[in-house]
Amino acid sequence: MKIKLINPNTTWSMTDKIGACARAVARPGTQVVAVSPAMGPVSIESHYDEALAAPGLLQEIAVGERDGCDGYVIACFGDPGLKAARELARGPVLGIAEAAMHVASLIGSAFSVVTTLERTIGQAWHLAEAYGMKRFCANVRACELPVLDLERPGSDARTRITDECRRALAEDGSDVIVLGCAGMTDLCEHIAGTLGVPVVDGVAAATTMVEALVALRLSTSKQGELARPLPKAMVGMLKGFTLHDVPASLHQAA
Ligand code: 5HY
Repeated sequence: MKIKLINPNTTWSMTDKIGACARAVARPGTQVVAVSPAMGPVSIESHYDEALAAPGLLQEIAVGERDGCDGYVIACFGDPGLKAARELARGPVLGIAEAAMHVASLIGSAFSVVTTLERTIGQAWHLAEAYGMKRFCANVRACELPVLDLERPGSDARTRITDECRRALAEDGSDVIVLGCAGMTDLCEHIAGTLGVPVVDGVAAATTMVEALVALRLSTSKQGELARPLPKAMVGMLKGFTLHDVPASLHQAA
Protein backbone atom coordinates (compact mmCIF):
# COMPACT_ATOMS: atom_id res chain seq x y z
CA MET A 1 0.00 0.00 0.00
CA LYS A 2 1.03 3.60 -0.60
CA ILE A 3 0.37 6.22 2.07
CA LYS A 4 0.98 9.90 1.48
CA LEU A 5 1.77 12.13 4.43
CA ILE A 6 1.22 15.79 3.70
CA ASN A 7 2.88 18.36 5.95
CA PRO A 8 0.73 21.38 5.01
CA ASN A 9 3.52 23.82 5.98
CA THR A 10 6.35 24.30 3.51
CA THR A 11 9.31 23.54 5.81
CA TRP A 12 10.91 20.49 4.23
CA SER A 13 13.23 19.72 7.16
CA MET A 14 10.08 19.08 9.21
CA THR A 15 8.53 17.08 6.36
CA ASP A 16 11.59 14.83 6.13
CA LYS A 17 11.51 14.27 9.89
CA ILE A 18 7.79 13.44 9.73
CA GLY A 19 8.42 11.00 6.88
CA ALA A 20 11.22 9.26 8.79
CA CYS A 21 9.05 8.82 11.89
CA ALA A 22 6.13 7.49 9.85
CA ARG A 23 8.37 4.99 8.06
CA ALA A 24 9.68 3.82 11.42
CA VAL A 25 6.18 2.64 12.45
CA ALA A 26 4.79 1.61 9.05
CA ARG A 27 4.44 -2.09 8.19
CA PRO A 28 6.93 -3.76 5.84
CA GLY A 29 5.53 -3.30 2.36
CA THR A 30 3.91 0.05 3.09
CA GLN A 31 5.37 2.80 0.92
CA VAL A 32 5.32 6.11 2.81
CA VAL A 33 5.61 9.32 0.78
CA ALA A 34 6.06 12.55 2.75
CA VAL A 35 5.60 15.90 1.03
CA SER A 36 5.11 19.62 1.56
CA PRO A 37 2.99 21.56 -0.92
CA ALA A 38 4.59 23.90 -3.44
CA MET A 39 2.70 26.79 -1.83
CA GLY A 40 1.67 27.80 1.66
CA PRO A 41 2.97 29.06 5.04
CA VAL A 42 6.38 27.95 6.39
CA SER A 43 4.59 27.11 9.65
CA ILE A 44 0.93 26.98 10.74
CA GLU A 45 0.18 28.92 13.92
CA SER A 46 -3.13 30.68 13.20
CA HIS A 47 -6.49 30.31 11.43
CA TYR A 48 -5.09 32.50 8.66
CA ASP A 49 -2.15 30.08 8.19
CA GLU A 50 -4.54 27.13 8.21
CA ALA A 51 -6.79 28.69 5.58
CA LEU A 52 -3.83 29.44 3.30
CA ALA A 53 -2.36 25.96 3.81
CA ALA A 54 -5.51 24.27 2.50
CA PRO A 55 -5.11 24.88 -1.29
CA GLY A 56 -1.59 23.40 -1.32
CA LEU A 57 -2.78 20.46 0.76
CA LEU A 58 -5.69 19.79 -1.63
CA GLN A 59 -3.35 20.03 -4.61
CA GLU A 60 -1.22 17.26 -3.03
CA ILE A 61 -4.33 15.11 -2.53
CA ALA A 62 -5.23 15.57 -6.22
CA VAL A 63 -1.70 14.54 -7.21
CA GLY A 64 -1.93 11.55 -4.86
CA GLU A 65 -5.17 10.46 -6.51
CA ARG A 66 -3.41 10.47 -9.88
CA ASP A 67 -0.49 8.55 -8.36
CA GLY A 68 -2.77 5.85 -6.94
CA CYS A 69 -2.22 6.59 -3.23
CA ASP A 70 -4.28 4.34 -0.96
CA GLY A 71 -4.54 6.72 2.00
CA TYR A 72 -3.44 10.06 3.42
CA VAL A 73 -2.25 11.67 6.64
CA ILE A 74 -2.60 15.43 7.23
CA ALA A 75 0.49 16.04 9.35
CA CYS A 76 -0.49 19.25 11.14
CA PHE A 77 -2.19 19.32 14.54
CA GLY A 78 -4.91 21.69 13.36
CA ASP A 79 -6.07 19.00 10.88
CA PRO A 80 -6.47 21.77 8.24
CA GLY A 81 -8.62 20.97 5.20
CA LEU A 82 -9.51 17.51 6.55
CA LYS A 83 -13.12 17.35 5.35
CA ALA A 84 -12.28 18.85 1.93
CA ALA A 85 -9.48 16.32 1.54
CA ARG A 86 -11.90 13.50 2.40
CA GLU A 87 -14.26 14.72 -0.31
CA LEU A 88 -11.46 14.61 -2.88
CA ALA A 89 -9.76 11.35 -1.90
CA ARG A 90 -11.05 7.85 -2.53
CA GLY A 91 -8.99 6.33 0.27
CA PRO A 92 -9.06 7.21 3.98
CA VAL A 93 -7.70 10.59 5.17
CA LEU A 94 -6.75 11.10 8.84
CA GLY A 95 -5.58 14.20 10.65
CA ILE A 96 -2.92 13.77 13.33
CA ALA A 97 -4.97 15.53 16.02
CA GLU A 98 -7.96 13.29 15.35
CA ALA A 99 -5.83 10.13 15.36
CA ALA A 100 -3.82 11.10 18.46
CA MET A 101 -6.88 12.00 20.52
CA HIS A 102 -8.65 8.74 19.66
CA VAL A 103 -5.59 6.65 20.47
CA ALA A 104 -5.04 8.53 23.75
CA SER A 105 -8.64 7.84 24.76
CA LEU A 106 -7.97 4.11 24.42
CA ILE A 107 -4.92 3.95 26.72
CA GLY A 108 -5.71 6.20 29.68
CA SER A 109 -8.42 7.92 31.66
CA ALA A 110 -7.56 11.49 30.56
CA PHE A 111 -5.01 13.13 28.26
CA SER A 112 -3.32 16.51 28.15
CA VAL A 113 -2.37 18.08 24.83
CA VAL A 114 0.94 19.96 24.86
CA THR A 115 1.20 22.31 21.90
CA THR A 116 3.35 25.17 20.63
CA LEU A 117 1.82 28.68 20.83
CA GLU A 118 -0.95 29.76 23.28
CA ARG A 119 -3.01 31.04 20.37
CA THR A 120 -3.45 27.49 19.01
CA ILE A 121 -5.03 26.19 22.24
CA GLY A 122 -8.55 27.21 21.14
CA GLN A 123 -8.26 25.22 17.90
CA ALA A 124 -7.19 22.09 19.81
CA TRP A 125 -10.20 22.37 22.12
CA HIS A 126 -12.44 22.96 19.09
CA LEU A 127 -11.14 19.74 17.51
CA ALA A 128 -11.51 17.77 20.75
CA GLU A 129 -15.16 18.86 20.83
CA ALA A 130 -15.72 18.14 17.12
CA TYR A 131 -14.24 14.64 17.49
CA GLY A 132 -16.20 13.81 20.65
CA MET A 133 -12.94 13.70 22.58
CA LYS A 134 -13.57 16.60 24.98
CA ARG A 135 -14.54 14.29 27.86
CA PHE A 136 -11.17 12.56 27.62
CA CYS A 137 -9.20 15.81 27.37
CA ALA A 138 -8.06 17.07 30.78
CA ASN A 139 -6.30 20.14 29.37
CA VAL A 140 -4.58 21.79 26.41
CA ARG A 141 -1.33 23.57 27.27
CA ALA A 142 1.23 25.56 25.29
CA CYS A 143 4.98 26.02 25.65
CA GLU A 144 4.81 29.41 23.86
CA LEU A 145 7.28 27.97 21.36
CA PRO A 146 7.18 29.00 17.67
CA VAL A 147 6.73 25.91 15.47
CA LEU A 148 9.99 26.55 13.62
CA ASP A 149 11.96 26.46 16.89
CA LEU A 150 11.44 22.70 16.60
CA GLU A 151 13.65 22.85 13.50
CA ARG A 152 16.29 25.18 14.96
CA PRO A 153 19.42 23.31 16.04
CA GLY A 154 20.41 24.26 19.56
CA SER A 155 16.93 25.47 20.53
CA ASP A 156 15.73 24.44 23.98
CA ALA A 157 12.51 23.11 22.48
CA ARG A 158 12.90 19.56 23.80
CA THR A 159 13.52 20.69 27.38
CA ARG A 160 10.64 23.17 27.34
CA ILE A 161 8.20 20.64 25.91
CA THR A 162 9.27 17.90 28.34
CA ASP A 163 8.91 20.31 31.28
CA GLU A 164 5.41 21.33 30.12
CA CYS A 165 4.42 17.66 29.80
CA ARG A 166 5.69 17.05 33.34
CA ARG A 167 3.63 19.99 34.63
CA ALA A 168 0.58 18.64 32.79
CA LEU A 169 0.83 15.28 34.56
CA ALA A 170 1.26 17.01 37.92
CA GLU A 171 -1.52 19.57 37.51
CA ASP A 172 -4.15 18.27 35.03
CA GLY A 173 -4.86 14.87 36.50
CA SER A 174 -4.03 13.34 33.13
CA ASP A 175 -2.23 10.03 32.60
CA VAL A 176 -1.46 10.31 28.87
CA ILE A 177 0.28 13.08 26.87
CA VAL A 178 -0.69 14.05 23.31
CA LEU A 179 1.98 15.95 21.37
CA GLY A 180 0.32 19.01 19.81
CA CYS A 181 2.51 19.49 16.75
CA ALA A 182 3.77 17.26 13.91
CA GLY A 183 7.21 18.77 14.44
CA MET A 184 7.38 17.09 17.87
CA THR A 185 7.24 13.62 16.30
CA ASP A 186 10.93 12.90 16.97
CA LEU A 187 10.63 13.84 20.67
CA CYS A 188 8.02 11.21 21.52
CA GLU A 189 10.35 8.44 22.70
CA HIS A 190 12.51 10.80 24.78
CA ILE A 191 9.51 12.34 26.58
CA ALA A 192 7.87 8.95 27.22
CA GLY A 193 11.17 7.58 28.55
CA THR A 194 11.71 10.63 30.78
CA LEU A 195 8.18 10.82 32.24
CA GLY A 196 7.25 7.12 32.27
CA VAL A 197 3.75 7.63 30.81
CA PRO A 198 2.29 6.98 27.33
CA VAL A 199 3.05 9.85 24.95
CA VAL A 200 1.04 9.87 21.71
CA ASP A 201 2.56 11.22 18.51
CA GLY A 202 -0.17 11.88 15.96
CA VAL A 203 2.11 11.23 12.98
CA ALA A 204 2.74 7.64 14.11
CA ALA A 205 -0.86 7.15 15.26
CA ALA A 206 -2.37 8.42 12.00
CA THR A 207 0.05 6.44 9.83
CA THR A 208 -0.79 3.12 11.49
CA MET A 209 -4.52 3.90 11.58
CA VAL A 210 -4.61 4.70 7.84
CA GLU A 211 -2.74 1.43 7.24
CA ALA A 212 -5.37 -0.44 9.27
CA LEU A 213 -8.26 1.18 7.38
CA VAL A 214 -6.70 0.36 4.01
CA ALA A 215 -6.03 -3.22 5.16
CA LEU A 216 -9.71 -3.43 6.16
CA ARG A 217 -10.59 -2.13 2.67
CA LEU A 218 -12.42 0.74 4.32
CA SER A 219 -12.38 4.27 2.93
CA THR A 220 -14.32 7.50 3.13
CA SER A 221 -17.98 7.00 2.26
CA LYS A 222 -19.05 8.81 -0.86
CA GLN A 223 -22.70 8.62 0.14
CA GLY A 224 -23.67 12.17 1.10
CA GLU A 225 -21.57 14.82 2.83
CA LEU A 226 -18.15 13.55 1.76
CA ALA A 227 -19.04 12.67 -1.82
CA ARG A 228 -16.69 14.03 -4.46
CA PRO A 229 -17.23 17.79 -4.85
CA LEU A 230 -19.43 18.79 -7.76
CA PRO A 231 -17.44 19.74 -10.83
CA LYS A 232 -17.36 23.50 -11.27
CA ALA A 233 -15.11 26.23 -12.55
CA MET A 234 -12.71 28.06 -10.23
CA VAL A 235 -11.58 31.51 -11.31
CA GLY A 236 -8.53 33.67 -10.63
CA MET A 237 -5.52 32.23 -8.80
CA LEU A 238 -7.46 29.04 -8.08
CA LYS A 239 -8.27 28.29 -11.72
CA GLY A 240 -6.12 25.17 -11.51
CA PHE A 241 -8.45 23.77 -8.85
CA THR A 242 -11.33 23.50 -11.28
CA LEU A 243 -12.86 20.07 -10.83
CA HIS A 244 -13.94 18.07 -13.82
CA ASP A 245 -16.14 15.03 -13.91
CA VAL A 246 -14.29 11.78 -13.18
CA PRO A 247 -15.41 8.32 -14.44
CA ALA A 248 -17.91 6.74 -11.99
CA SER A 249 -15.56 3.78 -11.54
CA LEU A 250 -13.07 6.12 -9.81
CA HIS A 251 -15.63 7.65 -7.45
CA GLN A 252 -15.30 4.87 -4.83
CA ALA A 253 -12.21 2.78 -4.06
CA ALA A 254 -12.64 -0.79 -5.47
C1 5HY B 1 1.71 21.60 13.20
N1 5HY B 1 1.60 23.86 12.99
O1 5HY B 1 1.54 20.45 13.56
C2 5HY B 1 0.98 22.77 13.74
C3 5HY B 1 1.18 22.87 15.21
C4 5HY B 1 0.46 24.02 15.81
O2 5HY B 1 3.05 24.03 11.23
N2 5HY B 1 2.52 22.00 12.18
C5 5HY B 1 2.45 23.36 12.08
O3 5HY B 1 1.09 24.76 16.54
O4 5HY B 1 -0.72 24.19 15.56
